[in-house]
This record gives sequence, structure tokens and C-alpha cells, in this order.
Amino acid sequence: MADNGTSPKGSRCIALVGPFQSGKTTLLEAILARTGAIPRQGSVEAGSTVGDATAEARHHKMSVEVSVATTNFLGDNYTFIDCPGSVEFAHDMRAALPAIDAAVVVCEADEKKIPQLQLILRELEELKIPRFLFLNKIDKADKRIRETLSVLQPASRVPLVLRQIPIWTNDIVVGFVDLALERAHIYKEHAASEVVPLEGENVDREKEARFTMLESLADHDDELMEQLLDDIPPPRDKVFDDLAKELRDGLICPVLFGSATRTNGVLRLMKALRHEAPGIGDTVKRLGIKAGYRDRRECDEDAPHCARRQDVDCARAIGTGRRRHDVHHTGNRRRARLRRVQDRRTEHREARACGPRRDGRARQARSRQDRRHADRRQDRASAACARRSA
Ligand SMILES: Nc1nc2c(ncn2[C@@H]2O[C@H](COP(=O)(O)OP(=O)(O)OP(=O)(O)O)[C@@H](O)[C@H]2O)c(=O)[nH]1
Ligand SMILES: [Mg+2]
Repeated sequence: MADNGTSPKGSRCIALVGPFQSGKTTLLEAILARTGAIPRQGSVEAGSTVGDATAEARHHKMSVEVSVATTNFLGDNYTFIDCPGSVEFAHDMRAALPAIDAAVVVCEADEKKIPQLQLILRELEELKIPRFLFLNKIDKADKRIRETLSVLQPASRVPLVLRQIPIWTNDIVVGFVDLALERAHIYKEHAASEVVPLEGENVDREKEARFTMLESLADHDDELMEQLLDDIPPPRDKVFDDLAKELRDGLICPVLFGSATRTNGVLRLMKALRHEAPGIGDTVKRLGIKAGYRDRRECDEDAPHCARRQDVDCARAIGTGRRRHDVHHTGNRRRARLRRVQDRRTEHREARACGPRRDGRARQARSRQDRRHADRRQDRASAACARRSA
């Protein structure tokens, strides 16, 4: 286990949550495409995404249940739970939340969606779930990022800490500067962004934004505060450790941005999850899972996936107050119910269509059985007769 509590090889369970139509399913698709889990990125419009695979979801072009997908990024496994944003399906999101290691709250710079964003953030805050904010649809941004952040801030009880600033060209976001690494990137569509020299007006903007980020971190770190007051540049590792720790302790909500349809900002999000999202060890502590479950996990060291599932089941059980075996995936349950209804309908249809043939077959079977019984009766009678004459 690394110093920041994350396991470099551990598998993590991340929920994609956020207001209705903010781009969660598209972001999941972008993540799967960027990490090589699927060869090409599908779209919600074309009905070709991995998530939202049911006919109902495809028809309405919206999520109607959770979708789960697993991928691997730089040797670590990630399970993503794409939760529906519509309030009618909020219970599906609620069922998944207790089990997750962290959440990515996908949102837009849209004031109308702030009340729903606030409700979701409140739920995560109550459950003490570490959370990132992913400001999506940056390709349509028409406001400066600081303005957007001040609009979104009231929705969160903890500070929204900007981790990147956009690089603008002709009022379009063409890249970003990472404030922790102090590196500038230019977006490439459906490809990794290109690192470029940090220069021009971006140098001053970066300095100012980085200082604001460090100030937020220093609110909970006296040593960092002293370094800032003395104008001593803090070591990069310290900044990363603070970012991870304060995220884990629910003291900050880091903000990243990008465009899910263009796969921009997705690798940066994955790297933030890799370095900063808590691992299973922290989640077990957060949930207060009993030693028995932990022991079982330790026994299963050779089968990390099974161990992971046990923990997730266990966490779900704790979160929902039900026994572990009673807890099923809501989506699975709904699908199973749908399958049963469909099976019953098919049976009914077949019975109506093939009624006479089935009756005919049954008659044939009955007469075959009758003949066998008659033969056996005859055999028994002749054997008895032979015994008597002997
Ligand atoms: N311009 C732009 N459009 C986007 C982006 N991401 C998603 N969209 C569009 O936003 C719409 C909703 O996308 P979804 O991925 O279905 O959103 P969602 O949050 O999963 O929706 P629900 O699950 O129904 O809440 C679709 O039309 C997407 O094409 C983006 O980065 N930029
Ligand atoms: Mg969706």
C-alpha cells in the first residue's frame, strides 16, 4: 500500500453520478475507449454505447438503470458504475453508492442543473464518499472557468478546488494547464493530449491559479501554509500527498474538466483517479466493515476479483441494511424480472400457436406409455404362470 493509502495495483470502484444528461454514459464510453477496453468510442445518439444497452435506454437516449463496466489503466483495474441522472431512477444510484471507493460527479456549466447537483453532492457528503467534479462539455464553454466555479460552488459544502485551467484560443478551450504538475497540454481529438511549453499569458494565469489551489490545501496543512507564507515552493510530492489526503478526508472536491464526446480530459481524469482516489483499504475503513469480512478478503489474496466482489456485496449490505445474500444488483434484478416476463409471454405465445401439435404429442406419449405398461403387465402375468406350472 502506498503512503497515500492507495494500492498501486488495487482495483477501484468508481461511480459516475451527476445531473440528468450531463454526459455520464458518454464519459464512461470515452474512458473505455481511451483505456483500450473497447476499440472505438460509441455515442448515445447512435445507440452504440457500452452503457445504456437496454432497448428502453436506447429508445429514450437516457440511462434508465445503472451500467457497470471494467477496464484496466496502467496496470490497475477499475470498475465504473454509470448511474442514471434522472430523479426517477435516483434509487438506483443510491443502491450503488455505499460500495464505491470514490465518485466522479459529472456536471455542466448550467445553472438550471445546480439544484440536482446539490442534492447529489449532499448524498455523497453524508456518506463521506470522496468525490471529483468533472466539468463536462467544455467544448461548449462560453464562460471563464472561475465564473463557472463560483456558480457551482454553492452546491458543495467543501471547496471546489480547480486542478486545471483551460487554454483558450478564439474563445474555444483547446487544452489545459495541470496545476499540480505545472504542465500545459493541447487537446487532440480521440487521442492523448500533447504536452506543450507553458508560455505567454498562461504562465501568470497558472501561477495565480496554482496559488489558489495551494491555499485551499494549506487550510488543512500548517506546514504547507508556512511554506506559502515564506514563499518556499512546496515539493511536488507534498502537493500530491495533500491532494490525495484531503480528497480522502472529504475536505476538498477537486475539479477537472473535459469533453466526453471528444475524449478530451479523460486521461487526466484517469490519472487523478489512479494517484488520488482511495483504494479498498480506505473504503473498508470508511464503511466500518467488520474484521470477519476483512479476514475473508485476506484469505482470498490469490483471487483479488472475488475479494473485491465480497467487499462490494458486504458494503452494499451494510449501506442498505440488508443481509449480504439479499442484496442484488438493482439493474440485474430488473433485467431478471423483465426476462421472466418475456419468457412467460413467449411460452404463452408458443402454447397458443402450437396447441394442437403439443396435444398430439402428448397423446402419442400417453399411448406409448400405455403400451409399455401393458407389455410389462403381460410379462409379469406370463412369469407368474410359468412359476405356478413349475
Ligand atoms: N457537446 C458535448 N455534448 C456532450 C458531451 N458529453 C455528452 N454530450 C451529449 O449530452 C447528451 C447526454 O449524454 P449522456 O452521456 O447520455 O448523458 P448522461 O449523463 O449519461 O444522461 P442520463 O444518464 O440520462 O442522466 C448526449 O446528447 C451527448 O452526446 C460533451 O462533452 N460535449
Ligand atoms: Mg447515462
